[in-house]
Amino acid sequence: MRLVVASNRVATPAQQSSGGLAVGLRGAMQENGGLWFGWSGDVKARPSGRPRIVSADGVTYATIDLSPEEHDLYYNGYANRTLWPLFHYRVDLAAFDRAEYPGYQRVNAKFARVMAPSLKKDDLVWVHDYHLIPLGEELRSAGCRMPLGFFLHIPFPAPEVYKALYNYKRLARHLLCYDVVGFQTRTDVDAFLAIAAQIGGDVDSATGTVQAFGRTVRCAAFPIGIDVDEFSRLAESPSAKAQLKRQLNGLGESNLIIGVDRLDYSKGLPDRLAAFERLLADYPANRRRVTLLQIAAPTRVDVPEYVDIRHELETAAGHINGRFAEFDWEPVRYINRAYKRSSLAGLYRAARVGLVTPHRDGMNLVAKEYVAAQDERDPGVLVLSQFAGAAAQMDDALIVNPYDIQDVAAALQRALVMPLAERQGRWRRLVDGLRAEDIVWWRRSFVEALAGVARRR
Ligand code: ADQ
Repeated sequence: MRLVVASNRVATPAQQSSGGLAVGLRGAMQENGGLWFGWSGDVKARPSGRPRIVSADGVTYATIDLSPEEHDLYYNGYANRTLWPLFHYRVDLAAFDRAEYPGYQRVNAKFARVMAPSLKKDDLVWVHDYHLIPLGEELRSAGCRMPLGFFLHIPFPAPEVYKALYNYKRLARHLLCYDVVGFQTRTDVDAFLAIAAQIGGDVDSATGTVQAFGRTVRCAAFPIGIDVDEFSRLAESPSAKAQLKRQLNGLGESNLIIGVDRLDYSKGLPDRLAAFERLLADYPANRRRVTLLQIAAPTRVDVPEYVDIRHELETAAGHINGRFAEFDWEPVRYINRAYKRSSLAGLYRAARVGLVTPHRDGMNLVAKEYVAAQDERDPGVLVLSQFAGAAAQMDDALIVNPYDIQDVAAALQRALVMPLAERQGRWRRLVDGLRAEDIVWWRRSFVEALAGVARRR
């Protein structure tokens, strides 16, 4: 069966810096012959409405442009100013502008209009993430009968938080138009099942099955993984090593703590810096000996909350350096840009501690990449937020409450002095877990669940 993927952005072969997820999805489509639909990333005054088609290595890519208004309402609006903050428990940041949802809906309808004519009845369709929740229902209205699956990359919030959304019933009904709905963790599944029951679904929690509105929907956790070998290979590559030497020049013998994130308020960055400051204040032996390298790549720069967080972090990093720096030691290196995967892998490997402290995160792949990049003879320690989906699989990390600055500072101290044997033991168990549930396992499990729908029919 052919696999058809729809996602907000499409990683076409021309884009060199495709991340692990893009490579994983492309792999799935290459296995079955596939089609990938999505937004081109371009905003045009008068978008043609016809997709641009490119084919390479057994995969066809079809992308469409958006108009400025569509981009504002769908992407910057309902997706990133309503759903993103709300699903990350930031009800205080969520915009409830009633004009944005219809714009979001229209872009989903446009996706469906473009996709439907090229779908065949024995295709499997896999829709990704919060930008495209209504797409399944739109495809059904266009007469598509094949199995439709949806995967949510971000958390599904607790029912009381979710119900702060003015049109939460409508959104949940959109989700119930798919045959398979996948989440990152069991907690997300349970939160959604609770909502499904509240809006009239007949829910079997044990099997994750919902009967609602004349359909049967299977809900399950499919925690996303990474390509473990790719990261460990990248970390050892000569180019990573050469670059690393340049990048680390000037850090001297410092022990490195690394944070790598998109610059997003969900990632808990101000509290992370505060915890590092607390480490230097409470455990003064680390002064002059430990450096925090925080790499934060700007994203969603048109959304005002992202401008605010950027200013806040610049101030916080300056404050710590002002308080503790010596002429030959700067405690925080704060870098505002994206890095190549090979450079990241080298930096992960060089860092004694990987610090991943989101306030909320669907999964968090940085936590997994950090572990995969370690040298088994001398592995570093992962300090991980209990509110990242990854914490459900990675209990050999030092699990922290990211809001509790003292707790995070104490875990950093513990990581910095952890004996080699304990580091090796923890790392071995973590990496075995990553291998068992890697990116190939993830996509195959989801596609298999969708294929099961087709077989049962
Ligand atoms: P993100 O919120 O983007 O993803 P994450 O899972 O950490 O978060 O993935 C980020 C990816 O981007 C990683 O592969 C990382 O290496 C890369 N990256 C981050 N900062 C970078 C930088 N400064 N330079 C270069 N690369 C950088 C969403 C959800 C997550 C979920 C993923 C996948 O929010 O919870 O894990 O999707 O499902």
